[in-house]
Amino acid sequence: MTDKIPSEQRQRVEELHQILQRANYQYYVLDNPELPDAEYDRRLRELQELEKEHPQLISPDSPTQRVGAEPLKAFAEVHHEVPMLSLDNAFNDEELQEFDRRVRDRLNTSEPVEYACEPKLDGIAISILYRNGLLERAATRGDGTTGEDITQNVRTIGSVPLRLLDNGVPEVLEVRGEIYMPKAGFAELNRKAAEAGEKTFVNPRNAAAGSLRQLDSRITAQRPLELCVYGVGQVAGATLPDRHTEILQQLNRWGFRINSEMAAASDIDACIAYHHKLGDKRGELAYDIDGIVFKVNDTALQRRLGFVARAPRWAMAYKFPAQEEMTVLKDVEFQVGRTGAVTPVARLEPVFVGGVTVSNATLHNRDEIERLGVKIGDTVVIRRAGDVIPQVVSVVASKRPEDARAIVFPDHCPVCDSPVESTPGEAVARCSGGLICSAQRKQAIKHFASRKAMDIDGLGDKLVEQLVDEGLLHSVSGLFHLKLDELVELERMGQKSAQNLLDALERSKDTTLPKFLYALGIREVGEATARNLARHFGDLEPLMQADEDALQEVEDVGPVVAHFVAEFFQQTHAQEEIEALRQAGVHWQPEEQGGSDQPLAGQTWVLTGKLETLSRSEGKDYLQRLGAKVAGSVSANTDSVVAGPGAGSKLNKARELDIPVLDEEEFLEMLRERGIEI
Ligand code: I6G
Repeated sequence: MTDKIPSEQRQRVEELHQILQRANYQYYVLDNPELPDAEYDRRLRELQELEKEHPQLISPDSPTQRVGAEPLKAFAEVHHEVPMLSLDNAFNDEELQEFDRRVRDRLNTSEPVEYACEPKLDGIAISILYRNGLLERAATRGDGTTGEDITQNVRTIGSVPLRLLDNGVPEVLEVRGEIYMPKAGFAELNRKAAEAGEKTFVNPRNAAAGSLRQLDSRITAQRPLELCVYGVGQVAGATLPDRHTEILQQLNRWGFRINSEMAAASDIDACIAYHHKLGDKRGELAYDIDGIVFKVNDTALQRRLGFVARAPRWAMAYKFPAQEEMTVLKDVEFQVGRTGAVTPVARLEPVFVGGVTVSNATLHNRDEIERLGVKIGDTVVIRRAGDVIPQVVSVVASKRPEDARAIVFPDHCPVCDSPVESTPGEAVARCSGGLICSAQRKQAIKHFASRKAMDIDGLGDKLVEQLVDEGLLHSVSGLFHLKLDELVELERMGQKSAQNLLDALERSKDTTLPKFLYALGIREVGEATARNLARHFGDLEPLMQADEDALQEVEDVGPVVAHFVAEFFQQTHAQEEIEALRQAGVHWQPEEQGGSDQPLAGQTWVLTGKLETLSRSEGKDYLQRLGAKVAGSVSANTDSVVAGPGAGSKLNKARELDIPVLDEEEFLEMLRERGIEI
């Protein structure tokens, strides 16, 4: 049968396997794709055609064979020859130091011990077995001894090699790792689910777990899952290096993605420094992590240390504060924002989560309350990840008390009593009071005064609230009519602070058109849109006259934004406010029409290490204002890297790839040269 296939076709199939496998490796493991997507698709189609013509040429490791045809009835059981252990946890520096002391006591040494450091991904532990380089079986951890066979599902994950690369692969190789869903993929998956009216996932880990538990691998194939390996189980027919970090490098050469943050630390103090550094950038990583795993790097020492109960004595997971905790929802209040949006805010029994004590969390909108099915009195799960506002992610139904009360969304504004209106197709309900509503007025004034808008030094949120509540301030233009004798009457306001505020108000009158436009707080007009509008129209008058069609000619302005802008300038109230501001002395220079203030457009920059003068987010902000994209990792597509003290692997990679590196001084100079005031 097989000998009827022309040898060129047989050879071409083999060639296509290699091309596609290489492309997968470059894409998923090296993060450096070389084959354009369209080209990949063409080669895959060519392979599918050849396999259709000659089904004998289909092999299990063919890149066409990732998705199984038939759903399973159930998952089979798998026995782990080498048990899948768990890890002991440390929750503070002292507990980690204690671990190091135990290690050195057992090894009978006073010398420092070297550790391998790896982020602990918040995913699902997995074992994948390769025989003679071919993927044979993938299984969950289960109870550590018996797991479930999820081979069909794991095969669909692009970063899981179906065949190992390189020569000298072991006869048997079992890799252990974590299957996880990156944050961006999770957000997109939930966005699509919400759009389709389907149930959304609570967090990336649940989404990964749910995706792997599908009996139909065609569903798993559509989920943005990734594999990151962190160790080995059974190995036969090869000798692995004798340091953990080098074993992982070898796995990387065989085609597995390993964590790019992996590092070796020469002693426990270096481990603590690593933990703190990663903790600081936890929010910037593309995936959720819940701690750092430290392992004695020398495998001979690992063997001497052995295991206790179900955990190795040579490893420790130093956990970060949990990002999810349970607490009780005591009440719900409704806050009114600058654009009138009415947001339900959960008042909670204070709970320590994500490193801070949280007493409020957003419930977003009416739909979200319905989706969660939450009531006052419920026990809820709160999530606080990075700098994101704490959210209620789910309700613990089993803990609902008998007297739980339904949350009633108000039909009148809780601040000004104007009707609350909902626009069909929009989840947000809004107070229709406009600037009659003191809540909207306060927010509008806070926004007007903020740093990126009119930058009025000393006019903080509390003071704005005080001024509005005392009846001294009714509009943004009113700011410029505040009197010294009124201000000194305010609580906690001395003569000097009052004078400083008046001086700051005076200084703020000399502004720029983009800042002024941004300060007006027009819906959907952020800094970038304000800049584009200013550049396009040159000055305020032509912009105020522009209709929606003319507005849509502006870069990045679509029908929605054009509508909001035109509607804003048509309001008599807005026209009067603008006139009052100009009468008070607010002024700017016309913009150079069509001029580009985005000299870095099309470029990708990376910030790494600690900056002294600027925060990382300010640096990012300035770069974005100049049109650059700011990425989290260095690749061949990076144009420049800004490296401060403590820069590590990204700086090394930039040097390897010959990418220009700027220190902070050079970076600031570059920004100033391009007109950024620092
Ligand atoms: O569950 C785990 C996550 C990450 C691990 C682990 C790991 O290393 C980065 N390492 C071991 C040895 C074990 N579990 C048992």
